[in-house]
Amino acid sequence: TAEVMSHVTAHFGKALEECRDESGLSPEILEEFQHFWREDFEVVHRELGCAIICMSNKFSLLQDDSRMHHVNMHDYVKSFPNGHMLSETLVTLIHNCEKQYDSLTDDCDRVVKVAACFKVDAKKEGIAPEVAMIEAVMEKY
Ligand code: BOM
Repeated sequence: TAEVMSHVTAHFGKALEECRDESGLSPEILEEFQHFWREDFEVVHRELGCAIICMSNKFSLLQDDSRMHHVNMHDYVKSFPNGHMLSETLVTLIHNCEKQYDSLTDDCDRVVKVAACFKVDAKKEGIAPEVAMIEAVMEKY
């Protein structure tokens, strides 16, 4: 659900500042991670892909090949309130997006494409959170 997704985003987003330097993601491109879900934010910058890899690695959500670690992602999402209602859908949507971009060999380029695909599909699926929902739970993490 979008409510659960707001918790996952609020928690995951806390890792952004630790990853800014190594990813080269400037505040001009993305100031706060929750803006990822804004209607007018375009998921296109390679640096964002690098940042998502760095952030995911903080929580062991990727395999060595920078593809999603399915079991760890399930467990991560399930650790949030009502997480079991989202984990299956989230893993399926991300994996479906990974399959579409599997031929891209640059990890940062591929992951930003996967993230853009996931944003579109999450909206279609009705699990994309409003930025206000994320801001309401930020203080919990
Ligand atoms: O193949 C690369 C897998 C990358 C998975 C992350 C894609 C989605 C990242 C953008 C949105 C994040 C919102 C919440 C955290 C989900 C883990």
